[in-house]
Parts: sequence; C-alpha cells; structure tokens
Amino acid sequence: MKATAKAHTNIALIKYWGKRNDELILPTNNSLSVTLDGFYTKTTVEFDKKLTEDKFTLDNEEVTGEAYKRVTKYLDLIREYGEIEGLFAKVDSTNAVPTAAGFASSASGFAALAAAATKAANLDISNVELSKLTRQGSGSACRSIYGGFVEWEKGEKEDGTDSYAKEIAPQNHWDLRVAAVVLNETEKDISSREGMKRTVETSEFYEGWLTGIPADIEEIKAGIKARDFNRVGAVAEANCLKMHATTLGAKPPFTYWTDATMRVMQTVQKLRKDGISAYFTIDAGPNVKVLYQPENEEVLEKTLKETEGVSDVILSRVGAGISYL
Ligand code: 2P0
Repeated sequence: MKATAKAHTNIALIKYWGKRNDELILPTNNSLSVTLDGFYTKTTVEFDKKLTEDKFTLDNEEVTGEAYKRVTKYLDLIREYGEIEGLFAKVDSTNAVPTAAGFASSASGFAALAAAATKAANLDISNVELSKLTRQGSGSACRSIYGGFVEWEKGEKEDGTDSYAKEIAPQNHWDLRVAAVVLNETEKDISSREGMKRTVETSEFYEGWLTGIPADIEEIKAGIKARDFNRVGAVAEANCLKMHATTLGAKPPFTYWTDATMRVMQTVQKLRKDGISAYFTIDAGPNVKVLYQPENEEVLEKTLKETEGVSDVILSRVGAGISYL
C-alpha cells in the first residue's frame, strides 16, 4: 500500500476568491488556471499496519504542529473514503516550489498528497473524483490534477458533488509563458484563507466581484481557445485587479501589495506602452506573476530584474497534470 505522485502548482488567471462552505471548501465563483511546469511537489504515501500514528516529512524534515494536523485530517478523509479507518500512513514530500516565489505550495502539495494517498489505498478513481477529494484539502489544489488550462466549476449543490476542476485545453495547446517575480520583502501577514473569509463577510465590493465573473470566464475561455494573448492577458489582469479591490472594501481593509508590487505592475504596463505585450497577475501575497510570449522572454526578464525591489525572476512554461512514479 505505497504510491508516489507528482503534481505541479497552478496560477489562477480568473481567481478563486471566497467560499460558500468552509468545511467542504466550496467556492462562490468559478476560477480558471494554468498549470506550471518547474514548480511541483512529489509525495510518497505508505499505509502501514505497524504504524500507530501518521508520520509526515517535508524535504526530509519531520513536520509537527498545524501543518501536521492538516495532513492527518486530510488522511482521515481518504481513510473514510477508502474504508481503511485505523490504518496510519507515512507521508514523505519534497517541494520544488520556491516558497519565496509566492506560489501556494498547498496547490501542488494537496494534489500530490491526494493522488498518492488514493493510489496507496488502492482506490481506482477518476480524475473528477480525485479533483473533488483534492478540493477538500485546499481549494486551488483541485485544479492541479490537470495540466494545461483548467476550470474549477464552483457547482451548486450543498454536498459539493458538482464542484470540481476540468481541463479546458491541454498542455500542448499553447506555449504561454509565466514569469514569477520574486520580491525582496515578502512579508505576508494575512493568509489567503483568512483574507478571502474577511472579504466575503465584510467587503462592500464583494458583490461586484461576483457579478463580473461569468463574463470574465467566458472571455478568457474564448481567448485561450483562439490562443489570443492580448485577450487572455487583458482579462486576467483586470480580474486580478478586481480581486485585490475587494480587500480594500473589507472591514478592516487590507491589501497584499507592497511598494515593490506596484513598481512591478508599472513596469509591465510600461512594457506594453513600448510595444512589448505582457500582463500581470497577483495572488494573496505581494509577489507578481507576469504572462508573456516566448519571443519577448529576453527583454521581459531583463526589464523585470532591473525593477527596484525585485530579487529574482523565475521563468515557467505550461505544465502537466498529475503523474504517478
Ligand atoms: C487562486 N488563491 O485562485 C486564489 C487567488 C489566492 C488568490 O486559491 O482555503 O490555498 O485552502 O481553499 O486554495 C489560495 O487559496 O485556499 C488561492 P483554501 P487556497 O489561486
């Protein structure tokens, strides 16, 4: 009862921002992401009758505290699903997601954990079922089951059975590139979980956020289908700005941006004025991701690296879905 899985992280072009059910992790809006190669988590799960409790190592270090509890709680869900209650597991993960790059390692982390744990439990399940199970570890992780371009359908049902991700275009559909811009100062004091909760409960702008989603989803899907870079970039950047606007309407208000975040945003907008097409997106932290086309890689990397407050730029291509090793 042992299996190893690898999952890549993903970046949302239309953001998941808000839950309608905290326990089942059901979102208030559809989201759409691109899976990235280069950033991944590899996890081995072994269920073992000899164990009296779960063990969890991350990059060869034993994990305790909240992170350990989150993993054992998630294993409980898999044990219940696979009817193997009372059987504990050894979980060993390695992360090739530089935390400084501001990628949620929870996306690749929970996708790899769900895939390895279900395989180790000998559960023969579809990717749809796997996506639903993964969602209950971390919302954005349900999109990392697939490669390429992925939509997470929020679903309507109370029990979450219709809330899962699906591939809308495969990895080889389009050579879109993403630059992760790492900033010198990356303090993050409000987690995405806490930030989205506060926004849903208190932001005057939250309703406006929800109103715009169906049109944004429709627009980006048409753009991806046509491989229309400007169309995709424009709606992704606008959607990111709307998500971040909701935090300013929360009580108390907050923002994930720093001065360096804004300088990178201005760099990207200046590049566009100079005829280099690129667009930014930002998650629940100060780091910026920049969408670009292969022919502009050199100038883009150079210009971003020269921006004050930027410590590194990591380039990525479209990545693959879950794999078993
Ligand atoms: C996203 N984010 O779509 C959005 C955009 C952050 C901003 O998904 O509570 O770690 O585990 O479901 O998935 C980050 O939140 O939150 C996230 P939980 P998650 O990528």
